[in-house]
Amino acid sequence: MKTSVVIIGGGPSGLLLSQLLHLAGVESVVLERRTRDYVLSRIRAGVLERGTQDLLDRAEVGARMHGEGLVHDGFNLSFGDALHRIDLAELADRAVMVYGQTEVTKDLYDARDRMGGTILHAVEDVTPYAMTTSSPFVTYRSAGAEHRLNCDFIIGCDGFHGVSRQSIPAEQRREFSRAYPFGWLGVLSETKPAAEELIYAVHEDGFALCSMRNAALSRYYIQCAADEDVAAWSDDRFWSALKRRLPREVAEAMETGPSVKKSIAPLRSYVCETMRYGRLLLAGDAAHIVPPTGAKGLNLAASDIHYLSEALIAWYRDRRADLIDGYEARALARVWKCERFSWWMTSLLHQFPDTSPFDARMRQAELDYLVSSRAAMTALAENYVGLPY
Ligand code: RFL
Ligand code: PHB
Repeated sequence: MKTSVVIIGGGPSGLLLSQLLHLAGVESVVLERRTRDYVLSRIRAGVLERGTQDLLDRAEVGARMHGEGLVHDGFNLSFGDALHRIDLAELADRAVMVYGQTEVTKDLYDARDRMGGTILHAVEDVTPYAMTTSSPFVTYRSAGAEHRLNCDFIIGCDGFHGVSRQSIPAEQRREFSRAYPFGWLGVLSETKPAAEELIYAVHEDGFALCSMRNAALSRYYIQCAADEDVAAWSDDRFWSALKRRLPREVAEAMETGPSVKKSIAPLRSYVCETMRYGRLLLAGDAAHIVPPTGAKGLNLAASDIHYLSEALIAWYRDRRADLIDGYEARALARVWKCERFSWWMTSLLHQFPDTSPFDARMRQAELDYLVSSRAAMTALAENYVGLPY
């Protein structure tokens, strides 16, 4: 079997790439390890930058997002029992869209189905070969049978734990990482959101975040120990820990109820600067991870796909190799800026186990400065709404 582009991983990066390629007349096959139901049951990102929204429009999958997504002109920081609003529209002239990753993925699946795209689910042992030749190929197992797929390019969109990055020889990979000494305990509940806009809360017990999916579905997170056991968190324990971390007025008015989902995610920053190895190119979480504090993970995957789709389309349309050659440098320039922002927001808003009294004063001074200086708030807003592509 032969196709032009093999895409390993059917998460948002892989699906978006296959859709953009299809619209430009370039054939691809997506190989996904999980079932579709499993992929759609993962609750992840919730905030889309304008650039991501525009890219989804270009991919002809933006209609439901515009109908059902919530446009947010600002968000709140909370500390010292008070809310401090960051006016994104005023400071950065743009809004963000609250629309869940699950919905984005569903819209992409629907579009790929409508257009006859090939997405193979539940494939096993996907393995890329001959990446440094002009005839790479991938082998995989499906329904017990072995298959081989020849192609021009292999694209690794298989997330942090995927096979693509691991297929680059270790001595060729330039990797940088930081693990944070805490995780996030996340809850989805069928309750009215605590506030109209997101609240990022600093508290001595630890960070908390109030987010949402729609007017009747809330998404909350609290900072927890990295090795926390989710079974130790009853709903009651979660709600009382969350409420303690929010301004009293918000906590008292908040609607609580049974959780629909509860899970713990570790926080880490990671970049593999080697995003290209011959005819293998990496995109999204396969190449880099950010802690979720700045809501950048999915948006960074989208900007990679923007650069990569342009590069592949230029290759097939005009036989141009320069954008493929320049992909890594173009993507990394944006990746590192978003890594910096996510690291900064994480460092500022969380409690760290080894904070000295001096460090604590510095942090308080930075928070006070942040909400009193238009310049500082503008820098925050400009990063939050998304740096240009
Ligand atoms: P994904 O979404 O991880 O998709 C990769 C896909 O590849 C498949 N796969 C394989 N397929 C074939 N063969 C293999 N060997 C394979 N190995 C893996 C997987 O099954 C999967 O379907 O990566 P992608 O597409 O690059 O998208 C990136 C985003 O998903 C990610 O950046 C964000 O979700 C990060 N993230 C969050 N970002 C935010 O902006 N806000 C959040 O609140 C937020 N929460 C999260 C998150 C990531 C999490 N992970 C990865 C543990 C919460 C969690 C739990
Ligand atoms: C979410 O809604 O899941 C969400 C929102 C903002 C973040 C992280 C997660 O910074």
